[in-house]
Amino acid sequence: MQPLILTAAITGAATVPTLTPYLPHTPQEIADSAVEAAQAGAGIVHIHARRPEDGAPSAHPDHFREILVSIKERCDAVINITTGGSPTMPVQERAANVGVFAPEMCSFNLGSINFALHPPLKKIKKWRYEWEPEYLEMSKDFVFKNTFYDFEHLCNLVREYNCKPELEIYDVGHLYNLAYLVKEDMLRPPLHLQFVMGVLGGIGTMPEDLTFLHRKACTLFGEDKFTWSICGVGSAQFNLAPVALSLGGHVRVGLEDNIYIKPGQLAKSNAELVEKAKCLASEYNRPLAGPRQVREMLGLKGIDQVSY
Ligand code: KMH
Ligand code: ZN
Repeated sequence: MQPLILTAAITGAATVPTLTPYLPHTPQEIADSAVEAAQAGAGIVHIHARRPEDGAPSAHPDHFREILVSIKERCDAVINITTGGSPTMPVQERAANVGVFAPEMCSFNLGSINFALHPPLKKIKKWRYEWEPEYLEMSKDFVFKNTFYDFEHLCNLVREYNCKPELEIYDVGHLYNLAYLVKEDMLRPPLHLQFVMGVLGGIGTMPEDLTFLHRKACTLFGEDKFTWSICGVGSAQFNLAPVALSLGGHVRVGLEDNIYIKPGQLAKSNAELVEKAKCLASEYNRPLAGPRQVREMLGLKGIDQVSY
């Protein structure tokens, strides 16, 4: 069976600190958590930054620099930085770090969607930081804007810095947006798709939603022109992983998208989520790809070509 590329998404911007005491948010905590996830078996770590003082999403290069340098000093996992940042940031702000750090990989969101995060408002009465309830309330009106103008900006960046995009697909129309970019030679195969399923505003999390996206991608791009991975939000993180494992896809786990190790029980770390994915992978005879193998499989430029 094909080796498995396991990505750990360490902190993100959708989980707010009150939801779990285990969410890393200072640069040091984020870097430590990423290194532990890599030691547990993640070949890629997907990185967002937060303000150290209150855990609010941050695109500040100083926060990213501290994280990236600290990870690179301690392990050779592939670092994939977000260009999604948080839905409150314009694309110029959230993607600027590609130009600053020239990473091997970055995320690339393929369409505008509602990105609602408000459901926890009903349950939580006491918040750790003041910004959190306001951020979740505001999310009822968030449009995560990823237009063709934004795609042009990102295509120019990934081309200029030879950065492999993790192409984030939240719904079927996003595959058609991507097909247009490929037709116009703005992005070139082989593509690496990340099916992000279960955002309130995107496609749902039924197994047939995933097989549909996968079949559509085969039709649009050709089966041998792309690799793909599943990023299920919430309980879908582990419910959809077996579907991807059996179809030859790859898997992304982490506190960015899911805070539970099993129903009702908080995960204590990203490494714990990685360990669980590793057990599942072994059930499906999918050995984990180490960083060197990930670089080969995805055709990455190499850690010696980054600027941090
Ligand atoms: N947490 C995912 C739902 C990005 O970083 O570009 C969205 C995400 C976006 O990963
Ligand atoms: Zn992300």
